[in-house]
Amino acid sequence: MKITAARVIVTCPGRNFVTLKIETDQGVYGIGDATLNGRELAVASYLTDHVIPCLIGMDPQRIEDIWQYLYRGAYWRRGPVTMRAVAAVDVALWDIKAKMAGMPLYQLLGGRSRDAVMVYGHANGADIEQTVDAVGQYIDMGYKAIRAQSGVPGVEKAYGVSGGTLHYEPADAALPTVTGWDTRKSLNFVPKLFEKLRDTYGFDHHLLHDGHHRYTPQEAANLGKMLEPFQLFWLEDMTPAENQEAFRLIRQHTVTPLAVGEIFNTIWDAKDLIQNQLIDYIRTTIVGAGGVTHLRRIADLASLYQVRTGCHGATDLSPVTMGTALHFDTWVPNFGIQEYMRHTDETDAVFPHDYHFHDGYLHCGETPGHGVDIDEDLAARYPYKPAYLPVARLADGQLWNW
Ligand code: CS2
Ligand code: MG
Repeated sequence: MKITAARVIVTCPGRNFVTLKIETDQGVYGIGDATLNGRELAVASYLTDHVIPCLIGMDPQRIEDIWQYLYRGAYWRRGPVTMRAVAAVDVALWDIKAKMAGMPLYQLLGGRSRDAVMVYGHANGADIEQTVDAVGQYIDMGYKAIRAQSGVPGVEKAYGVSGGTLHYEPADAALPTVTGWDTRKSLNFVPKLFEKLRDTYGFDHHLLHDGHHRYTPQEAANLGKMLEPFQLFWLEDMTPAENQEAFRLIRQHTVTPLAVGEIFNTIWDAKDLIQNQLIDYIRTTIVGAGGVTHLRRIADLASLYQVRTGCHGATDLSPVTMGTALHFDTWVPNFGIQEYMRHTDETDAVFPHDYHFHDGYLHCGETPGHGVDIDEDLAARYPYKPAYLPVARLADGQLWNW
């Protein structure tokens, strides 16, 4: 069997997506996601200019060998651009293999570990009252787990707050928007939000919160401690994780569960955090870390230390990543939760898929492969539009982590 052609499709049905399509001499094709929010064209070029020429003529059945070829063979390892390109190839090849086998992908991975995948949605609002209402709407839709983010008085354009409740899209402008951040105000505010949420809805639902890399370890520990009475499912990305050791300090002070990893690219980014049991959930997903082949290794390492998965699932991960992640989640023994930010109807039309939401759970379909396709004619109607993620500045103008 041979790869006969491969091409990159860049489309913007409401937001940008980069998709790889690999064709074979058996008439079977596979689809992979290569989207890197705000830096899309770098991955498109990496694939078109440097990966696709090597793929032509290769045997698509040799997924592991092609993974190693692209990872080791580049000499320049790791990084978000490289690993997204590797992920796109890997996912397209698993799609091809599962289609050839006539099986949904989760069957090839080892079969079902669960009937359905628990997801969390994003509730947000301009203030506590609106956010409490938004959480209520998610509860009414059947969600068992809800992330809550709110505008903070005195902070311009707080992280995680959008115009609508169902769709949140931070990559919102042709040049980066400037947003605000204030640690003191946030530390004072976030516990009040969760106190109100527990007072209103009780303790039956899982509640989550994202710190989006803004706190120091000491501040993160303080917030974790203050939130303990409200029993969060997790606190996410409390401090930048380049220094994995920093999580030890947070851990020493709080029992609030910790999640991290949406910006990790390889097992090396998570190794110390996992082996030292400094986190409870690993957030890395398919497109972020080299596809199914590598994410499986991260999950297996995590399973030795009772760390569970919590795959990133924001709107910048295309339906191809969501569909593949759902097969992964359906199989992976140490599953924790799956993030689910809904795509717009325009995006769903460009990427026909067979997964569906019901009563707080996502269900992957039974179509052979990962179950997501791309309508290339429709995709062509939505040309690429430059869109950046925001930056964050403190009140004195200093740049902070967005
Ligand atoms: C966020 C993301 O989903 C999350 O937890 O941290 O929305 C993140 O900001 C985006 O994926 C950035 O592209
Ligand atoms: Mg996050």
